[in-house]
Amino acid sequence: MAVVSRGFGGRREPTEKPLPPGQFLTEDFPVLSAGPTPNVDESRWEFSIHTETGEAHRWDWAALQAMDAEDVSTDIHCVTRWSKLGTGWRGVPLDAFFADVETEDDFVMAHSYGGYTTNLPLDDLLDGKAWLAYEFEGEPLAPVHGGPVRLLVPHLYFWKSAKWIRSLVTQADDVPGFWEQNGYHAYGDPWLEQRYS
Ligand SMILES: Nc1nc2c(c(=O)[nH]1)N[C@H]1C(S)=C(S)[C@@H](COP(=O)(O)O)O[C@H]1N2
Ligand SMILES: [Mo]
Repeated sequence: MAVVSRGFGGRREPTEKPLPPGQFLTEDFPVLSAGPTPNVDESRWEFSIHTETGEAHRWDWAALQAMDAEDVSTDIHCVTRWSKLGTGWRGVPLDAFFADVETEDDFVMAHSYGGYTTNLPLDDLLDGKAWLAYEFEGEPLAPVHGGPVRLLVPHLYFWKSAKWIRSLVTQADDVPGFWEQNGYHAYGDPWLEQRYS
């Protein structure tokens, strides 16, 4: 944005966005993976949502491509203290996937190809707050960054944005995922510095 504020004495200063507490800016895009990058070809990619009734909702690559996608510009914040501003993604909001899903559960576990898991309240995935992202800065999402498709939940620390997303399973209780079992915070709000539990 080209917004400038005229400070005392008429000096022009660019507006500075605050960072969440304890974060520093990075210009590059670090890779943080707990294991090797799984090879998930688009031709065998599938995403599913499972609820307490045992019902499953499934989408393959063609179904994903047929859905209305959004361009998202957002800041991302890693618990290891790097933040990256104005990152550009393209993806489908989770609201579209949950449109026909009925559940009484308040939480979900995200499961990735490769076995990673992370837990979130269902509400944090809805109302335009989360996406299944498949492009980064106009290019197909690179495998190391979660391609072909990753979860993008930018209002929480980036460990909640599961790379290589495979499924979401609703759950009545907030059962901890991979990093949450290893000491990370159950929720992970970067503005409240919810790093560790
Ligand atoms: N499947 C999977 N998703 C993951 C991770 C992981 O190890 N495996 N790491 C998380 C962490 S800790 C961070 S900070 C981000 C890093 O994403 P990046 O490698 O694209 O920067 O992915 C998150 N999602
Ligand atoms: Mo992270």
